[in-house]
Amino acid sequence: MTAAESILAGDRLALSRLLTQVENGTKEGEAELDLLFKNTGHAHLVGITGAPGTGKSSLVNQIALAARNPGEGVQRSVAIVAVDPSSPFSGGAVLGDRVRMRDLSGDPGVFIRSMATRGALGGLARKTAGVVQVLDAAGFDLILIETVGAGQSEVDIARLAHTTIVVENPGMGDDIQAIKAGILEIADILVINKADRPGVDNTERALRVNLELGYPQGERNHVFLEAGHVPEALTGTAQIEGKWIPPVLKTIAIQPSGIEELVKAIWQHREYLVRFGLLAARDQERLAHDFELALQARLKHDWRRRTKDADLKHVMNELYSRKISPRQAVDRLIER
Ligand SMILES: Nc1nc2c(ncn2[C@@H]2O[C@H](COP(=O)(O)OP(=O)(O)O)[C@@H](O)[C@H]2O)c(=O)[nH]1
Ligand SMILES: [Mg+2]
Repeated sequence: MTAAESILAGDRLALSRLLTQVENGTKEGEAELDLLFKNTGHAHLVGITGAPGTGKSSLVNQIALAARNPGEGVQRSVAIVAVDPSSPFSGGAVLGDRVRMRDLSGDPGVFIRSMATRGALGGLARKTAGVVQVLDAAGFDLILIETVGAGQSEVDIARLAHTTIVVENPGMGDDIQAIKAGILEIADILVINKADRPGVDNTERALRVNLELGYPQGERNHVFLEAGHVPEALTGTAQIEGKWIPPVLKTIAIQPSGIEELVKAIWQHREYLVRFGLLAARDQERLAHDFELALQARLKHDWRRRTKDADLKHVMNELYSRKISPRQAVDRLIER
């Protein structure tokens, strides 16, 4: 059996091994990923982003528990991918991870993976995309990607995810200026976690005002309405144009409280994406982007292989002494 076949058959050890290879960018890893690719596209991908300590790990833990113990609903298998480049430890919040291990360990329907993020940020998004693809192919229904909100990384994760949850805390973002516009634009669901703390109402109000200000410029046609309002399109006969209203939800991950509503919002958002053909559109956007990255990497790699070190060094020295511009440097090296 190839690694790909073992993984499709549910072999968790083979899965872990391949994930390591994909993270390390090995040739074998890429080859297996190519084999598995046709099995991807079934999982629902959820990104959870926010500042360190807002409770992302705790929330992910609770969402996973809810997916495993759905009451009346459908039970779903869950994979968790933790990406935290801000932490010296892989996977970031060690505490959150430990809580996860305690609550979720021993359940074969749950798989937890912390990305090794030591060192460079470069390529992390691509590696995460690869890891998520493998987990998708392995048959997990729900893939939760936890990432620390640190600029570009949350945007990259939003591109990867179908549903992006942005986590805030009471007291955060009371000042409208303090809320990064970008973060609201990527949010499909806004969560105020630690709702047991004072200042919830202020934060909620500030977030709503920001959402309102963001409309109609918001990239994804976000519309401001009351909290918990279900878009008519989901309840009625889908007459209105495809618009999603990012709900602002309050949770207490450590209690827990508000998790059911959060999980409901995730599946409502998926339903919305499917209904308006946006799931397929997002998918295609993502694949086109992956293609672009692969193309760039390949062309650059091929070019570098054809270019002699001495020639490169010579041209770079010309550039450093400002005899030629960066563009001219490229011209010279490509023409060779
Ligand atoms: N009071 C309170 N503390 C919480 C809540 N959720 C998480 N925490 C605590 O906040 C800290 C950071 O949580 P963690 O999930 O690791 O945050 P992350 O860094 O965003 O992943 C931990 O000590 C949690 O126990 C909550 O709803 N209320
Ligand atoms: Mg964490």
